Amino acid sequence: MPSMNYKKLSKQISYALRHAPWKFGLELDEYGWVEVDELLNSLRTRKVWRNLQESDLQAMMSSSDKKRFEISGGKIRALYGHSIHRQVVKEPRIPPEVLYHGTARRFLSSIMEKGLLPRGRQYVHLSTDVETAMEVGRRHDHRPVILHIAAGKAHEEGIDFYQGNHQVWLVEHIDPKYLRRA
Ligand code: HQG
Repeated sequence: MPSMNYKKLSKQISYALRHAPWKFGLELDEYGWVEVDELLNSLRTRKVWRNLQESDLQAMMSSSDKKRFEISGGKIRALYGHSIHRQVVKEPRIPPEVLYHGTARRFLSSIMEKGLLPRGRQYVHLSTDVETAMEVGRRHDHRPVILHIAAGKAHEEGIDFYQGNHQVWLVEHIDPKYLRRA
């Protein structure tokens, strides 16, 4: 299917695997996986995806600048971004000493008071570098604010961190004491 819109496909699959699997007749396991065939069969019932092949999933993933999904052993899952009620199980990892979070100016006073909260998602999303954080922040504000997160210190003090992909780290909450405005 040469004219396939991979961006649209990525958004559709993000929606299915992060936010509303039941709308696609899918049930994620505790780690967020579903059978690739089940996802394909479900999407194929929609006219726009009726000819969808597994190779389209691979092509969609390699055409993207972000690693949003993982395929392994005939299964696929979203690596981050989930909002579904049941939390996806992740292994805690040792984070880099400093992580970054790009956000909107209008959220800043609330963040400095309450810390970083997951809001609509299961986890707060943090970035490994300022450039990625800027991109994330620009989704909310054309002049985003960058926060430095003392991740190493938070981890030493007992906070669990989880890895989404090479650029994205996840955490349940970041207390204001670990935040500094860049
Ligand atoms: C803000 C995209 C007020 C937080 C991106 C953020 C990312 C608070 C917003 C991923 C707050 C939530 C996630 C508080 C946090 N008071 N506002 N106490 N605590 N916030 O979209 O991190 O393209 O749910 O700063 O690249 O922007 O979809 O999270 O601005 O990796 O693959 O609440 O989604 O990836 O916004 O983005 P979001 P996010 P994809």
